Amino acid sequence: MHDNFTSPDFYQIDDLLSEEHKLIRESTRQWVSKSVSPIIEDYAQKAEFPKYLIKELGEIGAFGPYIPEKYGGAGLDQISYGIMMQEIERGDSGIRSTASVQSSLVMYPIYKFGSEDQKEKFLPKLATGEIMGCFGLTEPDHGSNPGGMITNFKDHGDHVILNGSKMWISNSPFADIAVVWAKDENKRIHGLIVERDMEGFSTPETHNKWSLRASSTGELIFDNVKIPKENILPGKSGLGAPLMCLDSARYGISWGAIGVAMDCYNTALNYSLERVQFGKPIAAKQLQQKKLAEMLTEITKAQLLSWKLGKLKNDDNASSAQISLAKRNNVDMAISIARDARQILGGMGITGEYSIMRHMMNLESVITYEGTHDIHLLILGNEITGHSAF
Ligand code: TGC
Ligand code: FAD
Repeated sequence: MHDNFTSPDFYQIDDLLSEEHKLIRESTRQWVSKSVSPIIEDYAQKAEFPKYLIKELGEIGAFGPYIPEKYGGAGLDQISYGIMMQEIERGDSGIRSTASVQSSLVMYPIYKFGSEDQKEKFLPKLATGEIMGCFGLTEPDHGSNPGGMITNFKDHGDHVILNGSKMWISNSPFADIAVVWAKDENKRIHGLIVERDMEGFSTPETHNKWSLRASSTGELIFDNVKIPKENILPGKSGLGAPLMCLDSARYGISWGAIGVAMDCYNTALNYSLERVQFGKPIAAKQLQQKKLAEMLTEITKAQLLSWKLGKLKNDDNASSAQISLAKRNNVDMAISIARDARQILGGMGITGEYSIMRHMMNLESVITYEGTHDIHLLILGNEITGHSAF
């Protein structure tokens, strides 16, 4: 796999970053070039998650970058988190998924809604990757509409009994814990920490994916699982709790998509300069220049969007609709760029010699999970008009 990546910075967006941001970008980029790019195509072809990378992801600080150091996180700002997601997704969306899920969907809810005991017990080990988590919201009959979930638990004194199932869960087949969203007897949604060795809990793997092949996806099945009450997240209940986690992950994805787009642009630009047809590099042809110019335009717009959103998030002032706009725009932008980049490479574009086809297929998951493209449009429509059209 080729990795001579350089990132475009057409509007001197580096001027908006601190020295620390640039150092984080450099070190994450070097890690991706050394540890992800050389092996990822093989793992995607085998449909296997490179599990040994977990320890290294912990070492580079990709698990809970914005969680305070007291709990094992890196205590960084939101732009640092975004930059890390950009660089990791430049390598592969599946690897970024692992970092996103662990950070925003497992560590974040425990940090935000957990008891002090839960934070001390789980967060430091999650930060190093000693234990891994997954996030169970989606059910077989409730994807875009998680509020309709049927997974539920009943009070049994010092414990509760959990029944139901979740599907499409990233990292479930090997996760040590699952943050699961389920309804109590009053139909109120709560977060519960389910541990791997609890009786009645199983996590079958989902096979035959054509997308996110280097990421492990599975189900969560709860058959009368006995959960001690101290494993319920006490800080917040209701659908708003998981939606807050999704806001954090969706923000990271808006940056991750830029990483994919940059990789596709960079690959297509280099190829077009080298590939000669009709006596000239194809880069000299207007039709290819149009594609490259439009790619750079869209990447530049997306960079500014995510940077400003990061500033708003740093001030705790980013609305869900603003996050939806960025996730929706940037993932769509990355898919269009991947498709155009693949065309620039002609037949070579469909091979595993280059990253583009893998990125393109991965993005079909990214545009679906964490809220589909259309659901984010409806969130914006609701914000603009005050009318819910779900
Ligand atoms: P709605 O009535 O609008 O809201 C219910 C309650 O939640 C509150 N709320 C929020 N609170 C905090 N943050 C947000 N972003 C919030 N959005 C809404 C809201 O105020 C209300 O509170 P209350 O107190 O009045 O009850 O809910 P709805 O049922 O109409 O649905 C809204 C909708 C469609 C936007 C939402 O359910 C949605 O986003 N659907 C998409 C589902 C989704 O994104 N699933 C993701 C699953 S996880 C995943 O995909 C991980 S992939 C990981 C990887 O590998 O990277
Ligand atoms: P549906 O909700 O059935 O949607 C089908 C189509 O209908 C979509 O095009 C949708 O936009 C459209 N639609 C739905 N409602 C409306 C409406 N009101 N108006 C107009 N159109 C509508 N979930 C987790 O909880 N944890 C995870 O870790 C996780 N990881 C995932 C990993 C992968 C690889 C994938 C593919 C998914 C993952 N998901 C996860 C699930 C993901 O969040 C859901 O797939 C997503 O929310 C969509 O739900 P659905 O697939 O059931 O589609």
